[in-house]
Amino acid sequence: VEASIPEPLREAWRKHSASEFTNKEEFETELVRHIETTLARSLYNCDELAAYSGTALAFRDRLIIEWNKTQQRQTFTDQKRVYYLSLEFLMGRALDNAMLNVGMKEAAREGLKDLGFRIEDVINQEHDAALGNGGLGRLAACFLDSMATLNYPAWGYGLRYRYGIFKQEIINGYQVEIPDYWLDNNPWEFPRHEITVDIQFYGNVKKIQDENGKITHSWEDGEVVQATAYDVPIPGYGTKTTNNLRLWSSKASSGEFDFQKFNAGDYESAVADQQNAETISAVLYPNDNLERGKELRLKQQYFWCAASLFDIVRRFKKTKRAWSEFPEQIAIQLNDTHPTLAIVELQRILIDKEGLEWDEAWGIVTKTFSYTNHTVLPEALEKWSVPLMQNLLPRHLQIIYEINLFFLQSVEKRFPKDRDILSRVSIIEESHPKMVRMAYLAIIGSHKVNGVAELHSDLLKTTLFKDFVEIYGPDRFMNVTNGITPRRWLHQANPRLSALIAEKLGGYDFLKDLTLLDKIEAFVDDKAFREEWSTIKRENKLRLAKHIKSTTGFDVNPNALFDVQVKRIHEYKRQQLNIFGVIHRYLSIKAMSAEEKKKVVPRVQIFGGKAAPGYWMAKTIIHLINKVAEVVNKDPEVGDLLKVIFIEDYNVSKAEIICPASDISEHISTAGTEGSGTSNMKFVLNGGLIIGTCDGANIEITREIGEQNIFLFGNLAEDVEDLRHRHFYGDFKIDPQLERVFDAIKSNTFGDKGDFSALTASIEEHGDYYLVSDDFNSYITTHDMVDEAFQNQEEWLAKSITSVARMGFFSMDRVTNEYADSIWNVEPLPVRD
Ligand code: GLG
Repeated sequence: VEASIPEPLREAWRKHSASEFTNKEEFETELVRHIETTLARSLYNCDELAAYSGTALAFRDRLIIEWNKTQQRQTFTDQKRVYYLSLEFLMGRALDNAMLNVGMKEAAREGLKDLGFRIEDVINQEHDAALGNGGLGRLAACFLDSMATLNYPAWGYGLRYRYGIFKQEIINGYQVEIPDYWLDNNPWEFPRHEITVDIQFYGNVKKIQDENGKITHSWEDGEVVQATAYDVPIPGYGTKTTNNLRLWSSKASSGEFDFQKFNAGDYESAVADQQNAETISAVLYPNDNLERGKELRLKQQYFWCAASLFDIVRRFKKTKRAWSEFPEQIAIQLNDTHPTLAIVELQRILIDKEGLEWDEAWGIVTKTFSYTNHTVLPEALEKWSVPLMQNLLPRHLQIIYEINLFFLQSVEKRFPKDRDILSRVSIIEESHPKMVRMAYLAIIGSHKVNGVAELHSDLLKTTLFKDFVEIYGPDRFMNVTNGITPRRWLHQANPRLSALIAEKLGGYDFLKDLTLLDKIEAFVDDKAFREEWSTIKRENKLRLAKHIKSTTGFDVNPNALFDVQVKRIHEYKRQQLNIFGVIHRYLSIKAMSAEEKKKVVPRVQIFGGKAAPGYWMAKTIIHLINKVAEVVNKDPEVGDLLKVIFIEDYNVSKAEIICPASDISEHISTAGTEGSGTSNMKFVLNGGLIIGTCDGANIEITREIGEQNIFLFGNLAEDVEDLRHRHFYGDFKIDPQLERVFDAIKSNTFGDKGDFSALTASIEEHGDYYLVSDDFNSYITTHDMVDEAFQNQEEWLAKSITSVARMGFFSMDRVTNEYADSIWNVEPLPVRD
């Protein structure tokens, strides 16, 4: 309050308030001003990078002006807010998105042209903000776009990693990881050196009894690390709402702790402490769907949860409301179990710091939190060892035990005859060492738990969380099927398609209400429309072909069928099935006569994705793909009929080039393993067809677009368990066509067979857990159907148009509204001018 300017002086202040550029001329003025002053460059030394920085700074000014107003508006109306806690935000590039969202891209294009630059080149200077692994992190980014677009008062909270997901290089066919030092030249963050929080680790807990006998706990003598806030403005599309993403960065606390060492002359170790503290936010863990129990990761989680909670509580306390109103003012969404400690931290603040009674505090906590589960894979479910937590967070472990005790008591009361249920649902797993099951803690501390697609949410209720459905009843568990933002994934990635749709629909309203897309189905027989549609696909394929040429050196034929699988490399996503299918195709072509070859549909098989650095099998799959590419791409017997391409360093900005360019894409996880998948939606929205299993959101995509517009294959989720069981008991015969593929690998067709023996053995000898052999025949037969369908271009085009028209359901805006209505209970805050 003291920092606010006294009323009589505000008039002068307002007169000088920053204003926004509103046309090309004003944009140019801002651009040149930033280049000449902020960047200290001139017209004699302005390269594309400087032009990018200048443009970004000009747009940043606009965003921050609206950001300020939005924050004031939200503070003033003081209605319920959402806080989205995610350890990952896979944002990609910001400039193009900012230009489109504020509606000034054309002004910028013309302005840049006047000053000697092409907007596309300028946009391409930007480094991706890659603070995430895959779908989970990208979903968080789509949430931010959508929450701002729909005017929800919402903040994201995350970590400001110094290194985002590593850059992938392919050297001699192997993945090599290069650190992604992305913060240089990043104009999108605002350091808030005045917003800091001291975060404690280690130490011990003292029990204190006051005169009335009341017992309180004090957590003392730990190490203290400082969290500093960095804010990133998030502009909505076609609205002035500009929300905040707050990322925390760690450094040594400036408190007395360090000074003691400095005074003792121990300068070196004081600096080492400093570096130690900075390690907390140094690196994003590069595992997708895999948890490894490292202490530094737990430190990251607590550091970020504690800083965010402190910030949220501080903001709430300024309103002077009663604690009981906390859940009426605040909803906190946990993106996976990574932020589950926030539940414990809020309980700790309420009882240890604010003096509330346990039950009152716990009531507030459970009404505030809700939890999204993204996977049923056992290796991805977080568990922390009790000794580790005891050491790092002694008070939190006590509180967890207490939560567990009260929970188990209530379960025992309800199920007095069931002896096993207590050990099954206990937060503490009785193993050696004991483990804290974070998903259980998240369920118990939340009022809603949701899965990310129908099948996935059903599996949660019938398998993983079955006991909890019994205990709490079905109302705590729900489904919200994922979506994607049409702003980035249609308008930005595929501007021509977006323009064509806008032309037919009489404007861009569909970007705010994607269900309006259904109106384009009326044009499915319109000749001019169809021609334009296929021209756009061709242009997008050419754009990708150019990228492939410049990065791999290979020429690909834009008339060929482009078949794409881009996503993290994982055995459950089955890139191995794809590459085995490609080898099968290669062997078949080689066995053909010249006459037969004429009937073959030429294909470009495109792969992309990163393997976790420690995931050996995934790296082997990448190696095989690259080795197959080496052999196939230079085989004169094959020529243009088959090309295999591995696109290095798949990321958000590459996805924007790849998704619009596919004819077909692959979403072929073993049924029951993929939570939702979201690239499936991106591809269909861009007019590509898909081949997929009955898994994740593929099922609902099928329901929406119609069975005749998708290529489904493979065993169903309900049969998987039985098949695995049969494999285990030796009832397993490898598919003969797959055997032919393995024979080729084993005769060193793609280099040393030893390099791939683990991969073939996992199927032949170790039970084929992901059912590659079981699904192989169905997979290749379905690919034959794809080829056949592609030969009828007229029908293919109709499928493409119809599918896009029916994709309205998969807008992130629908998702956000569902969360707002049925989980958060928050209202939008519309902007009045
Ligand atoms: C998870 C799942 C994906 C899901 C995504 C977003 O594996 O299937 O689409 O979250 O909910 N780890 C992930 O990427």
